[in-house]
Amino acid sequence: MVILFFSPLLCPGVAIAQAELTVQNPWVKLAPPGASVNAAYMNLRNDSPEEKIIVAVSADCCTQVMMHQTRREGDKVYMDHHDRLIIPAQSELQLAPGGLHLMLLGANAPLTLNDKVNIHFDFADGTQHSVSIPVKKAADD
Ligand SMILES: [Cu+2]
Repeated sequence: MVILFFSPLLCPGVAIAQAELTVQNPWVKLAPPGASVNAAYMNLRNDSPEEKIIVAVSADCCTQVMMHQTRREGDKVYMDHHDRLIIPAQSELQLAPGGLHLMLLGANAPLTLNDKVNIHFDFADGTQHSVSIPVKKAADD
């Protein structure tokens, strides 16, 4: 016989809850020469029992980071802006080329291959998460 306890009293503290978020395979796509915007991609994995909501993103390389969703209509490509990104409980959110991504705007200097970009996430519950992301030509470089 298996007894499962689900009680708020058994929930881990904030520090542990934060560790339940993992960022997998993050990368910033190397922009073509002269381009002033960069896009960052990653897999956001949430192993906690509650959804996690990203309400703001910033980066130390750039003046602004926006949460975007690429949308194709015929031969046109649009980028829809999102105010927040929701990572469902015990699930993951994929940021990948052609879909959701982070747009890095106003870089202090052009990002070059193997640069590291520090990205900071603010969550709706007040927690924060930072990740260091390499600049690459492709996801599997
Ligand atoms: Cu974009």
